[in-house]
Amino acid sequence: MSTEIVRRETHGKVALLRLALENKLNPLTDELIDALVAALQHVESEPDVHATVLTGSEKAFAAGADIVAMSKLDYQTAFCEEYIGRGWDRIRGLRKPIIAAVGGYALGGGCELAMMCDIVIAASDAVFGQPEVKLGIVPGAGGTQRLPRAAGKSTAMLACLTGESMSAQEALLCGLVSKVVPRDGLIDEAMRIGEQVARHSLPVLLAIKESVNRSFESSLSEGLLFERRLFHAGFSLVDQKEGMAAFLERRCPDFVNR
Ligand code: DAK
Repeated sequence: MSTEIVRRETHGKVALLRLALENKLNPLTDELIDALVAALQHVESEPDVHATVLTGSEKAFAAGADIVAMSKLDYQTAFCEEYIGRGWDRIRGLRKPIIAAVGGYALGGGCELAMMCDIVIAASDAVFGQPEVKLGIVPGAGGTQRLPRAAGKSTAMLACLTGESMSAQEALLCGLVSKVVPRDGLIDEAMRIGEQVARHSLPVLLAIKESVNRSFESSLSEGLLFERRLFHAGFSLVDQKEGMAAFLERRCPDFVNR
């Protein structure tokens, strides 16, 4: 049996990564985040892999940052050593699409990790939340920033100020997740979506991810201009010619990723 804390399988153009610190519900230790970042960066370097499905273990996607480690932390160390910041920042910079397949607990940093992914699919038993307030801290990896963007202010305030968690159905209703599926179909559905994404032209996938993410950083006019320029640039791609020729010839496109 593998002792890797992030386990990898590859299915065609999709990498499946599993967080596997199972007995502790995948607390996001430095070691786990480092291993995850290394695995995701490896995917970035592989031209034949276009997308990643990221999942957890039976009971948890991830139950948050490591409370044991945080309980010993003081302000000076947290601030001066940029406590657990570096690995998380690297995840944000990844360019290939990542699909979170969330089963069980996605709490604190676990919920934030799911929100850093591009598509979130939840199992019916998934539980999302930002319980940091109960520990006497503020969310630290986007809970107060990405949750209001995904779910709206009132839902984000409710989650962050009370620390109460939400069910998969509630997460679906507020827009935090795209889909809820039965637990035993979670990986199959996430992989199906991953394969649907990954069959497309890689430069087009990268451009779409960059453009959608830009919408959270810029004014509408700036974002529309950015999108327009990407749209124009797309006409330099062999895959644009192929995609349109395939449509007109009523066949499947054979993209070459340039
Ligand atoms: N850290 C360390 N150990 C944890 C853990 C965690 N977050 N969550 C669970 N565990 C451990 C438990 O201590 C227990 O260990 P043993 O007693 O077996 O040694 C084992 O996992 C099983 O947990 P339970 O016995 O509690 O299992 P239950 O099924 O009864 O409850 C639970 C499951 C998930 C509801 C419960 O374990 C729980 O409430 N866990 C804590 C959830 C939580 O508060 N999460 C938020 C942590 S704060 C940042 C990046 C990220 C963050 C901050 C900054 N930067 C980039 C700057 C993130 C912060 C957080 O996530």
